[in-house]
Amino acid sequence: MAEAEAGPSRGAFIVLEGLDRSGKSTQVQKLVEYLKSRGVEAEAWRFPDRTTAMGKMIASYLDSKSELDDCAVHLLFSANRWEKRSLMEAKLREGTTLIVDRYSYSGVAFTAAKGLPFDWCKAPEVGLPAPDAVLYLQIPPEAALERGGYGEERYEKLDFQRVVASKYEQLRDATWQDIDARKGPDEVQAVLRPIVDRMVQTCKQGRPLSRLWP
Ligand code: DGP
Repeated sequence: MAEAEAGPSRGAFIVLEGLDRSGKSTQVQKLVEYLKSRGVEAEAWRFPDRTTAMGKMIASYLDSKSELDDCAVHLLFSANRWEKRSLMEAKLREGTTLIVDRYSYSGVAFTAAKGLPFDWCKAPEVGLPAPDAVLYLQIPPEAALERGGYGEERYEKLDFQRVVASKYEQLRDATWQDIDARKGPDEVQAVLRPIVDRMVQTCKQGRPLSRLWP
């Protein structure tokens, strides 16, 4: 296939995915600090974004303070990404690299794990900006549980996380890279940095932003 023509310089859109307790949040923070220390404009983002009105409904659901239909909550998670779409695109266009903790891949993996059809789960995500790289922090569910145990949130159960892991396996695409997350935080960070550095450069040179699903 021919390489797409280069577009304008922009920031990179990098997503970290993985099971609960795979270490995503720590790695996102470390990556942003690292990039900033190198003079790269970068921001840490996370989904769900619990600060918006929809995000607050999601937070209440995750804390089991409210009940929602499985399909309705799936669409709510997706809408929470859509409501950030224009800001996300504006940031990328102005040259800011976004390091994002979870995205549409969590959306599909967690809802498909409840038994909803894969294609139905993917549909509301179609058209969202596609990440330039999805870095999947791979850890066995049992090892994730040992990391201080799960909290009280709705999905933090070993059996459920096992099914989520199997759904993630079906989401690999050309942007996806498996990262061994059983190592310590500094070792994982050392693996991530060169991958992110390369993608920041590629996007600076005008890698076109594509849409889900690539
Ligand atoms: P976090 O804030 O990263 O701890 O995520 C909260 C929980 O919500 C976690 O168990 C993963 C789950 N989650 C994240 N995004 C989605 C989504 O889009 N759909 C569903 N069903 N669950 C999600």
